[in-house]
Amino acid sequence: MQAEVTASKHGLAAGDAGRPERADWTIDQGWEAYSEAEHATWKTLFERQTRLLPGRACDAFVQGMKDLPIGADRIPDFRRLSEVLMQRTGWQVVAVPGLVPDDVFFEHLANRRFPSGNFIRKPHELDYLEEPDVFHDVFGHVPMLLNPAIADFIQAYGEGGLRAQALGCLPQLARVYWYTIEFGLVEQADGLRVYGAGIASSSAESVFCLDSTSPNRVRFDLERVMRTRYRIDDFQESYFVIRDLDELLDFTRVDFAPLYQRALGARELQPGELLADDLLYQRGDGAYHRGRR
Ligand code: HBI
Ligand code: FE
Repeated sequence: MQAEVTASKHGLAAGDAGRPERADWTIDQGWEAYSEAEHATWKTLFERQTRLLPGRACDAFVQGMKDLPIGADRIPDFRRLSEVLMQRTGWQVVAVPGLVPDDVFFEHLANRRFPSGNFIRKPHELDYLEEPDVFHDVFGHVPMLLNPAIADFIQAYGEGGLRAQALGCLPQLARVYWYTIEFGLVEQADGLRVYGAGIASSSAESVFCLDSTSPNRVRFDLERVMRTRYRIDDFQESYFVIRDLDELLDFTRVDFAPLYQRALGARELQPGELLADDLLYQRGDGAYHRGRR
């Protein structure tokens, strides 16, 4: 009896490291259970980012935000987001307690389900937290899912993830996701813009990535990016720039297997390292990261 009670408590705790109740790790968002304080945290983050993003976020992000039921006053309800997404690009948002195992993550993406953390960061973690919460996932990622190229690219990433695991080159594929969907920049007629969710959901990095003289801004190249390590605990030392979002569609049509082979055979590149044949928008002066070593 005692053991049963303990086990069911474990299964319910969000963010608990134990076994999930459902095999696909989804949980109910529990929208009705958010407290006023949690909605207020969302509002603080939403208003701060909404001020920063004009002239920084790409057009697709701005348009996606307009077209979705995402506003300042309430943490969005995944059911309402999914209604719009499903009609436009066939995507849904499903709730998860935080990071899920790679294969579970890929399986969702391959089926056009975007797993989003249902919890929101605490007021003392406004600027940085390790696990993706509802602000990162919904504010950062969901507007981009209305873009057809992003919609197809993320699905292809899910499908490719399952293949990459089998080939032993998941780190190489994960770098492509990192430097596109999380920290990507795109060329627009009016200048470089943010499309990566890790940037769009971070107030400091959305300024740093475009305005600072410190980081490199490099023309995106698939094999080059597969070789490039990344930082998970600080601003990026290099950002990679795509020509337009449709360039991502090209990547869904190429066979990654030979690229993996070449990337695995070549030297790994450090996050801030440049190569002679890189096409540069900016050669970073490295001042920010040098000061932190
Ligand atoms: N789980 N919820 C969640 N969100 C992610 O972005 C995520 C994940 N699990 C694994 C993972 N990302 C990455 O390590 C893979 O993309 C490789
Ligand atoms: Fe993310």
